[in-house]
Amino acid sequence: MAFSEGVRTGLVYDERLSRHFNSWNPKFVEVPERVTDPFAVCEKYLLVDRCKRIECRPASDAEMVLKHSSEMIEKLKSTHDMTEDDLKEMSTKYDYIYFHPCIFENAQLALGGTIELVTSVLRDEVRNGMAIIRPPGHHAQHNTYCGYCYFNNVATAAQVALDDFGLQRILIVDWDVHHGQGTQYMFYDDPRVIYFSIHTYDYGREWPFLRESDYDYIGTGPGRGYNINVPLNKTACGNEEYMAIFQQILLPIAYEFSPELILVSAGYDSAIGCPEGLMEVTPAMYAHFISLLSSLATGKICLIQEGGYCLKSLSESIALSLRALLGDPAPMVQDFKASDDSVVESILNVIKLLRPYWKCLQFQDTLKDSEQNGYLDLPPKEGVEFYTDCMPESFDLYQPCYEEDYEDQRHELYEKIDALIRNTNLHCAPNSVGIVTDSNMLLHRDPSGLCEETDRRLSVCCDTLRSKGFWKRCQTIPERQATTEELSVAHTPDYIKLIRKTSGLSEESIEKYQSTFQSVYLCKDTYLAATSAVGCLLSAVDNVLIGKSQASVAVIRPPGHHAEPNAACGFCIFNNVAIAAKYIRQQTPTKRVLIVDWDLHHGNGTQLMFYDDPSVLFISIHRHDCGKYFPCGCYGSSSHVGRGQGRGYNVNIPWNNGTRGDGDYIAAFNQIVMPIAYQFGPDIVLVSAGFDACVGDMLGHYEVTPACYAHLTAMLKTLANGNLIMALEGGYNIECTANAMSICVSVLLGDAVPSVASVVPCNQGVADIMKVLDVQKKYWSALKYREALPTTKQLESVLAAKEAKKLEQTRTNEECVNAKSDKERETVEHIPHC
Ligand code: X5A
Ligand code: ZN
Repeated sequence: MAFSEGVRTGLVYDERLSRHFNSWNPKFVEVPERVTDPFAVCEKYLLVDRCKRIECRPASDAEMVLKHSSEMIEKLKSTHDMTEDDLKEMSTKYDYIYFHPCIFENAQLALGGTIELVTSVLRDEVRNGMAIIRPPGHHAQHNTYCGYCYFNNVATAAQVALDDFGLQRILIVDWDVHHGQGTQYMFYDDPRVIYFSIHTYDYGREWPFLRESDYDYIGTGPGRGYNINVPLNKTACGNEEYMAIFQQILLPIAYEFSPELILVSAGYDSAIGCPEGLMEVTPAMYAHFISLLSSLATGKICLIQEGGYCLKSLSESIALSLRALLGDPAPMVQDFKASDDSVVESILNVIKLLRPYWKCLQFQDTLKDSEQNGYLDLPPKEGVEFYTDCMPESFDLYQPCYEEDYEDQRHELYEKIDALIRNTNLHCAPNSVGIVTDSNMLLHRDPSGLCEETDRRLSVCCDTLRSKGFWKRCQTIPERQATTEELSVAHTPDYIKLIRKTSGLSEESIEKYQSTFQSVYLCKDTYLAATSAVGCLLSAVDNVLIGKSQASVAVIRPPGHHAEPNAACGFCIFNNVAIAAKYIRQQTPTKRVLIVDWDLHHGNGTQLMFYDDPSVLFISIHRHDCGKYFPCGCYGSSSHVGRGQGRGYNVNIPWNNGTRGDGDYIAAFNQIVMPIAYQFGPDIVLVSAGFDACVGDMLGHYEVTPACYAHLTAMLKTLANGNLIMALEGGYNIECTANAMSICVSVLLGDAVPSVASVVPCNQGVADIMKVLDVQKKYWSALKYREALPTTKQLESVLAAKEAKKLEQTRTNEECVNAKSDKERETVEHIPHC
C-alpha cells in the first residue's frame, strides 16, 4: 500500500475557515474557535506533525451540484456583496442559519477539503484522516441550508466516492448529537450507502423536530434497511449507552455490510459539556469508536467535523480522535454503568424494525401472537408537533442555541471535563509490540513422533514472523526460565517436583509418569521447555508492566490452558497464562485482569484456577459439542459461571455441534465478549491464543480465517490501553497457525486489519450465543437486550390501527378548527419552541 512507508493519517485544517461568524448574535455557538481551539490542542499533543497536511481548496461547481441545487449555490454566492441588513433578512428564512460575507467561500473550502481528504484515502495516499472544518454539513439539504450547515460535506464526498471511485458500499456514521436529516434524505433509497445516526430526540421534542428522525425511518425502495436512526429520548446519555449502541447495532451491521469506506459525521455535541446536546460522552470514548470502526474497510475511515459547542470538550475530543486515527491506543474508559432503560428501549426498537433486513440482528426472541409488551408500540408519541408537518415560515434572528439553565451547570461540567483531561492516561510505550521466544522450547518432543504438538509449530511460526518482516518491527524481549516459586502460584509443589524429576529419567520411566495424564507426552527436556514457556510469557508481561511495549507476544510451547494445579493435560504442562495472571496480580494487586481464551478447546485449567476470583475475568470461547469434545465433560458449559465472589467472572461460550466460522466468532465478540469486557474494565488483557479453530486445522475442522483472528485482536486491543499480552496455545496446521499469528502481530503493530467478507453467525451459532446471554445477563447488565420483539406482521396491524385512529382524529380536528377564530387558529398551529 502506498502509505505503508509514509504517513498514515491525513489532516485537513485551514486558517481561512475561522473567518466567518454571526455578527449580530454574540450568543451564537457556531464560532471560529470551533476549529482553531481543537487544532491548537492537536498541536499541543504533538499530533499535527505526525499527519500529512491537506489544504482546503474550493469545491468545484461540478462538485457543489452533486448534492445541491444550483439555485441554492448561487444564492449563497450572492451573500458575498450583501449588506448586513440583507444578510440578516435572508437569515430569517432558514432554521439556525446566519450569513456572513465569507460564508460562501468557507462552505466551498470546507467541502473541497472534505473531498480532498476522502479522495486521498481512496487513492491510498493516506490510510485515514480527519477534517477539522466548519461550516458543518449534515443538516444541509438539496435545496436548503439548515442548522449551521450550507453544503453537505459528507454526503457530497460519499457521492464522489460512488461516482468517481465506483464504490458499492459506504458506511456513514453520524455521532453528532443532532439528526443529520440532510444526509438521510440524500441516500434514503440508496442501498450503497448506510446512513447511521445516533441523536437526541425526546420523542420529537428536540431540534430539528422531525418525525423522520425516529427509528422507524429505515429507508425506502431498494434502500430499505439502509437508513438507521437511533433516537435518544433522554439527555445525559454517556459512554455506556453509546457503546451499547455500537455493540448491539452498529458493529454487527457494519460487519454484515462490509463497507469499503467509512465516513463519520463527527459532531462532538454528543460530548460532555456541550450545551446543545447535554450528553455525557467522554473525549476518550471517541477513540474507542474510531478504533472499533477502523477494523472495517481496511482502515479507510474519514472523520469530518460537524457540531460540537463546548470548546473544551470539543477540542479534547478532536485531539483524542486524531490520536486514535494515528494508531495510538485508546485511553482506558471505566466505570460503565447499566444503560438507561429508555436507551435500551430505543436499541430494541431499532432492532425490531431492522431485523428483517439484517441477519446479524437475531439475538432477541419473537413475541407470540398471544403476548403483548411495550415493543408492540410504534411511534409517534401522541401530542408532539413536528416540523415535518408544519415548518415555520420565518425564524427569529436571535434564536437561542441552548436553554438558559445550562449556565447553572456550566461550572460543574467544566470541572468534570478538566478532571477527565487530567486523569486520562495518554501514556504510549516506546514500542507497540514486544516479542519473545526461546529455542529451549523446541526440545520438548514426543518420543513416539505421533503427537500434533510438535516443535515445528514454534519454529515455523517464528520463521514466518521473520520472513514477513514483522519480527524486526517488534522489540525483542529477553527470554528467561520461570523459577519454581513462580510456577507455584498456580501449581502444587508435588506436581512441579514431579515434572522437574522427569528430566533425569529414562524414556521408559518417563512414559509411566506420562500415562497418569490425559493427552500429554513428556520427555527429558520437557521441564526445560515448559519453564521456558512460562518464563518467556512472564518476561512479556514484565515488558508491558514496565511500559517498554504497549502489547507483547509470547511465541511459546508447550501450551498451557489445560494444565491444572496438579496435573498436565491436553499437551499442556504448566499453565502459562494462569501463571501470568497470578503474577500480574502479585506485582500489581490493584490491576484487573481479563483472560480471553479463543483456543478451540476449553481452557479448563485456567477456569479452575480463577473460579472464585472476581479480579480475574476468564472468558473462553470453545468447541464443546455438548461435552463430547476435548477436554470433555460439563466444565466448559455455559452454566459454569464462577463461584462465591467469583460468580459471573467465568464466562464460557461453548459451541455445540457443527462447524463455526468468522460470523460466529465476530458475533460472540460483539454480543458477549466485548460488552462484558467493557463493563469489567480490565487494566490488562491476556489472550490464550490458540489457532486450532482456524480453517485448515485438522484437529478442529472449524473455519475461522486468519483475518478473523486479526479482528478479534483489534477488538481486544481497544481495552486496557492496548496492554494486551498474547500467548500461543494450540493450533496444529503449522502454516495456518503461523499465518494467523503473524496477522495478529501485524495488527498489534498498527497495520490495517484485513477485511473479512460479509459475516453473519449461523443459526446454531445464534442459539449458542443466546444461551450464554441468558445465563450471563444476571451478572452483566451490558447483556440486557434479550427481550421478545414483535414480528413484522404484528407491527403492521398495530400501524393499521394507528392510521385508522389518526384519520378519525383529523376529521374531528378539522371540525373544531373550522369553528375557531383566526386568532385561536394560530395557537392550534403553534410551533414547538427550541
Ligand atoms: C451541525 C450542528 C446544530 C444546529 C442546532 C440548532 N447543527 N439548535 O450541530
Ligand atoms: Zn449537531
